[in-house]
Amino acid sequence: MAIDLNNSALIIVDVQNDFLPGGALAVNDGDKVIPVINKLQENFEFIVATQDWHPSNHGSFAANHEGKQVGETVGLNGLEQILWPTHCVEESFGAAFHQELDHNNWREVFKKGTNPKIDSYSGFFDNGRKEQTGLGDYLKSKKIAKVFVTGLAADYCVKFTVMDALDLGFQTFLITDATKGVNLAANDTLDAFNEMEKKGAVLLQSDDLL
Ligand code: VGL
Ligand code: ZN
Repeated sequence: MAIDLNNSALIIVDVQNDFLPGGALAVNDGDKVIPVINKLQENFEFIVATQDWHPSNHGSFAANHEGKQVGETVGLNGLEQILWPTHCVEESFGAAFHQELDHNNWREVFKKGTNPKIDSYSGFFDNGRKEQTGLGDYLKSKKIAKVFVTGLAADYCVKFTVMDALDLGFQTFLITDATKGVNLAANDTLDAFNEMEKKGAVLLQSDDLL
């Protein structure tokens, strides 16, 4: 194997029912990442996951803004916020991990988006970078130096997780066949891949690790 996986963590972002086909904020072909991620997990000793976990009054839901539609933007706590369909409401089926996603060897799950007043795309910080989820300190406390990011959605939560991992000093890899994007605009996923690479992420395919 070309890449040394010592001190590495696999991060599985938001592989939850609402982001999968049939879900409230379904990502096209989102389910295709599940077998890829399950196979990847066999190669990692250290695996963590993130979980989008919103109260029903969350400010990112169009339904909580009178007269606003999904896809429109509003100001939320001083930040521009895209409005989403109601998704990943805490304790709901939509917020649960897909049943075929292997979770037997996970160390921890980090919930995000729990504060109704601010969204949290990254697995590390909220969008205003005011609060941490604990993921960064946790990985550092375990001497993790490299992170391999997978999951949904490539153009939102995966991208922001990768960008913050780089800012926090992790050597950061994106496994491109283990992620899929929302693509509100057709090129959003490719643009996100380019942005991540430009900031220093290494883009890999799962075959490069298996
Ligand atoms: C996500 C939009 C809203 C994601 C979460 O997991 O990428 N996208 N909430
Ligand atoms: Zn969300």
